[in-house]
Amino acid sequence: METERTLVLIKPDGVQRGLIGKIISRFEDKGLKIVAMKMLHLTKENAEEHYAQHKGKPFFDSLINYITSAPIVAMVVEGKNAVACIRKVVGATNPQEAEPGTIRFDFAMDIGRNIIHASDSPDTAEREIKLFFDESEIFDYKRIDEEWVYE
Ligand code: IDP
Ligand code: MG
Repeated sequence: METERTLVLIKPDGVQRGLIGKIISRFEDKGLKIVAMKMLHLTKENAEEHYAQHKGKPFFDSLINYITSAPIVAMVVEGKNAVACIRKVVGATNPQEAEPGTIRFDFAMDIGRNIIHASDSPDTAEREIKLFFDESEIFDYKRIDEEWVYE
């Protein structure tokens, strides 16, 4: 089994709209495992580092304002092919283009308020997890249902 870890952020709109529980439930219901979690309020510097690849794009400044506008919830989620799996659960960047049943379709309307972030590749995940968590904050444990989730 290809076990992977990925970074998920519930963005300020997800927190403000009271969707933390519903979003986490999507991952837990799927069989994915939360191995780290915290609430934090990003500084401009943190945000610019996390979104460095988008520096210079027209939406960059508004993206930084948005992601630093209120607290977020950061988590590390683990499971079989977790990176690609979670991108599917999350849906397309633009909620208008996301498929029904995805988090972004079901809970959001606008690309600039798309409520959640998930790493886009295993390499990105490794980089992003390090930005948010020390190794000591990530837990290695077995969920009691693992033998019923995986063959
Ligand atoms: P992703 O979050 O699906 O990986 P990216 O292309 O990496 O999408 O963009 C990062 C974030 O920047 C998006 O989630 C969204 O919040 C914001 N964003 C991307 N494109 C636009 C845009 O065209 N207008 C406004 N915000 C955008
Ligand atoms: Mg991205």
